[in-house]
Amino acid sequence: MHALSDFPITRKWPPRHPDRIQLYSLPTPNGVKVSIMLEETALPYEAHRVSFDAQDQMSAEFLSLNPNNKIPAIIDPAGPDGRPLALFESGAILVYLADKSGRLMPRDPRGRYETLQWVMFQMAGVGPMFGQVGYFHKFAGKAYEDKRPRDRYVAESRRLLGVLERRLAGRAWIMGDDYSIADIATWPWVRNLVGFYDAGDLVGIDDFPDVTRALAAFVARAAVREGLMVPRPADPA
Ligand SMILES: N[C@@H](CCC(=O)N[C@@H](CS)C(=O)NCC(=O)O)C(=O)O
Repeated sequence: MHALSDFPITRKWPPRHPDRIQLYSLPTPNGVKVSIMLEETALPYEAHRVSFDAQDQMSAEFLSLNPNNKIPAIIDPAGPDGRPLALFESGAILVYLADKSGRLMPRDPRGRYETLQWVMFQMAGVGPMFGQVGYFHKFAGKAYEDKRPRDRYVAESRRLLGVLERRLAGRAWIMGDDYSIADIATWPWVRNLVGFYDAGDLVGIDDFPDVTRALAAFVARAAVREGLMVPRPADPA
């Protein structure tokens, strides 16, 4: 597709600023990864709200961009070849925006692959496992009498927190002194686990002081505080 208007999603969420990156999202732990990255890098963007209440993620227009019916997704009107580039999966979007901006990812190949490794660790482990804790502790699964599924995900989440804790020993951030997309991928999920899911006691978060310290440093960042609010109420539905 050669123009933004070629993308069917733009019929449901018309761009007001077609020259900016179009973000389709909600302030969930996966959604805010991308808005935080956009705020950190100051890349111009326009946010559109994908309402789960309205099942927007199942609409034909949304599915035309992400057949996996999940936020976040983006269209960059100025992709690497100058043509629009559409992307879903928050990890892929973080890598793309790091490459586009030249920020928040080491330039040397060794550091780059190490950062990707921790982004993958979040995508394949932290996100899916913490999400299951949410399901069995806060949402429908909490009514199940059999606590074995919940306990399994709690134990796995504790194990993952332990991996992060050991990684952070003597490091400010996951990649050391430099804040990176590995942090942007990870900390929204830890924040969600102890905040929205209210599972801090369940996973024993106090046993992970370096995790708690890095999370506090993350949420203190101005760009993070901004990104956590996107889409804002004034953004078009
Ligand atoms: N691996 C995907 C996961 C995205 C995801 O799970 N998004 C959730 C919100 S955090 C969603 O859109 N859920 C809507 C649905 O499943 O219908 C990513 O990181 O982008």
